[in-house]
Amino acid sequence: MSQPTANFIEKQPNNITDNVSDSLRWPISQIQILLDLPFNDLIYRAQTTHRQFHVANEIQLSTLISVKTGGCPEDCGYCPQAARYHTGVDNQAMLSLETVVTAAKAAKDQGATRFCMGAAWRGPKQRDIDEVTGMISAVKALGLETCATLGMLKPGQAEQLSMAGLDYYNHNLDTAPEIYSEIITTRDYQDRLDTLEEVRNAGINVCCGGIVGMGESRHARAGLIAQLANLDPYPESVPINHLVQVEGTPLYGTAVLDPLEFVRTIAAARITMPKAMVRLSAGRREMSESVQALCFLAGANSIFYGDKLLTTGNPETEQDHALFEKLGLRSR
Ligand code: SAM
Ligand code: DTB
Ligand code: SF4
Repeated sequence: MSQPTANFIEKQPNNITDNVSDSLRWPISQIQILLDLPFNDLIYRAQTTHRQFHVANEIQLSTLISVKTGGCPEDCGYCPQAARYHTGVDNQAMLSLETVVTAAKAAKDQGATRFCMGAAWRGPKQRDIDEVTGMISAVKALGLETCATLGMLKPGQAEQLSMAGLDYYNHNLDTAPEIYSEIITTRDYQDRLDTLEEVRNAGINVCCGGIVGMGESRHARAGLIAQLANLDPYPESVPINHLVQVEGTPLYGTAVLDPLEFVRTIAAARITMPKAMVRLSAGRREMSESVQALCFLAGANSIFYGDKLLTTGNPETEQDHALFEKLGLRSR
């Protein structure tokens, strides 16, 4: 993958139709063709690509911690941490450095190789950056890879995170540009792209993906994958989340997506971003082992590991060990 150029090929997010996609490396129409393939053909192609670029049967483990929880001013329709929805999430001010380091040590002892710190902010203030940079340096000193997801970054903030030792910044595009405003109104797609460019320019690896199962069409899923795959360079890490439906959020009660559509989305991410780590992210606790196995077959090679995501549940580590054993998967 060519290293940071930070140029995005697609810069008109509200105008992503096939007449502008001719110049894209992955036109939406091509991704739609992938998603429409007979299931076995799609999975065969995804697994073939996977084996060209990755060690088969190896899954990377990242552990999440919410360093600041709830009370977020944004209105993301899926999120239990938005202050305006009544979801029962207890607000939690910034955790102490000691609490974060203790959790990171425990994650490392359990076998995680990356520790991801999330905060329910629209974006960090300078004093937040000062605190989080201390956490990043301390976690890095434990020999873990570091990741942070703190919302939108202003010029100069990504450089500070990078200097502290941040390896990855997670900032999701979440869905296709044409339906973004149905999910979130307090920021727009271009805001997200701008932060991704800040991250790229600072030399931090980009972790960027989206959420599936929000009532979107297959075409919209193709639109999300096209946005991700046409970033130049495409993200090093691509989390594909399944919506975790939380009571009190606007998306609670959305018709549940056929799990095989989720698997198809993973496969399309693998094929279009062959070198990326594709992370089977939120929603795993609600998935059967068979569906998770299909996701690994479709090219997912990273998971969130530990019994909690940010505020919602994730499979117990023992359950994951048992699944890995059953599937002959190794962790790293
Ligand atoms: N506030 C920052 C932001 O929005 O970028 C960082 C934290 S935010 C919780 C990180 C990501 O979690 C979101 O971009 C979204 O993709 C994912 N997420 C949040 N709630 C979710 C849910 N209920 N189901 C699946 N993914 C979710
Ligand atoms: C990502 O793409 N998924 C993670 C991580 N990046 C920060 C977050 C999932 C959150 C699920 C809802 C919750 O636990 O609050
Ligand atoms: Fe806030 Fe992030 Fe949740 Fe949106 S996804 S409400 S920005 S914490």
